[in-house]
Amino acid sequence: MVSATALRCARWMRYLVRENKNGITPKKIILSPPYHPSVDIMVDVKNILSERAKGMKASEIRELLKLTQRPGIISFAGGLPNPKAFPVEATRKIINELLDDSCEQILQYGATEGITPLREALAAHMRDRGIDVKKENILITHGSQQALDLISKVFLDPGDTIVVGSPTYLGATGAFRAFQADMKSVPVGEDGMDMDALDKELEELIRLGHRPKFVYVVPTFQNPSGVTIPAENRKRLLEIASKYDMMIIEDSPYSYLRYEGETMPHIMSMDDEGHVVRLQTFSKILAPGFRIAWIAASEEIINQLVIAKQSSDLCTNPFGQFVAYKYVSEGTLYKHIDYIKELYNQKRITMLEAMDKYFPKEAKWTRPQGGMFVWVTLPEYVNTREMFPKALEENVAYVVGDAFFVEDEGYNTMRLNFTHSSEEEIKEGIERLAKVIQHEIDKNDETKGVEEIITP
Ligand code: PMP
Ligand code: G9A
Repeated sequence: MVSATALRCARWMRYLVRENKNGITPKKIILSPPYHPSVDIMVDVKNILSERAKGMKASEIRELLKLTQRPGIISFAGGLPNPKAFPVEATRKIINELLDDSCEQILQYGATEGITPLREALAAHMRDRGIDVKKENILITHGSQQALDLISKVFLDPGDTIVVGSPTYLGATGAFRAFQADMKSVPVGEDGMDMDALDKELEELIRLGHRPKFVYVVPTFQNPSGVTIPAENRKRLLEIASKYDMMIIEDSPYSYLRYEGETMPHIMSMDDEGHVVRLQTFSKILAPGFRIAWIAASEEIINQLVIAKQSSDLCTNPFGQFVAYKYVSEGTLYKHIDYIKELYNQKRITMLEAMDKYFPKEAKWTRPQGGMFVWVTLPEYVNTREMFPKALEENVAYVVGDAFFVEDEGYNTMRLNFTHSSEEEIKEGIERLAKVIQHEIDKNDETKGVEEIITP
């Protein structure tokens, strides 16, 4: 039998010979035993990457998370729930009960579709909100992020056309990009996606011979802008989907987090032709660490997604599913959501008041009635990506707005999260950020002044 060390040595020698043939001197030569060359130099990864992987981009938010965990930074960047919103004691009680009573189930593999009691409870919950579904229409996923990945896997061939908002959730565009979708974008304004523009864009796409597969929307308190599609536009969206025979992906993690204003009907509840696939998650109402979310769709779509999920992770973690089920079935979740709403509403008010007080008059921003984000638009000449290091110097962070656009735009925008920081941090962070923005505006005014002097 060949030993592992001998195999490693043989691979290492092959590498040395190959590199020498190419006229390249290997960076590291390990001459003495035990011959453990670094894994970094064994395979020339670039040469074997799939076309799909070459097109992937690192998530701006995930990269920022590493940076903004630096001590002292007030971060408005990550869309993170507040740790105070995690129901620690209730969770401890539930977990202990589960370990005592259902150990074999919670620690065992589960069905790919998800555990039956949770699927049944979620279907009943959705029926209460006017969506005609049963457990066969529900698939439990590892977060809505996995739902986006599975939907892409099932529906997208390289080059397929889909439509997204401008701006839109970057985790979704990341998933769609990974499956080489051709993303077209439609402006998002105060009322969410512009339906006239969508209709026009689709008409043009069809005229050019494309067959757009779906339109992706975050209809309620959109990530990143915080805006909501009004009821009449939701109806219009369904009419458009019907006219062009396409699906709507309704991604709705924030609909429970309404702090004021009138509740909007879910798009899926208005759909009688089966155009909608709806995504919901426990991440923002329980804890993202459980990674439990669900997809509601026709049985045919669910069955296809189940097959795709089998090759992805076999099943969503049963432990988290049972915890989520206990929350839903015991009614604890709804009380908890009320608590979260109160907590976040106060933070939202604090952020908006601080922005009113400190932000320069040249800045504009949304005033969301719920969710987790405020969207800021600065004058065209301010580039928030270039400004970012200056904000970091002042120990404050945000997400650069252009990350949320599929076209080359949005350089004067940024997203601010108001749920993670304390109220004191929000006031302090907004004051710091306002100074950084003001500095950019002043710099522009000074440059303009110089131009005026030297222009005859
Ligand atoms: N969709 C949207 C619009 C989101 O904002 C998020 C989280 N920020 C997700 C999906 C993913 O959520 P999760 O995977 O935690 O369920
Ligand atoms: O941590 C993540 O990646 C989830 C948050 C998403 C967001 O900031 O929009």
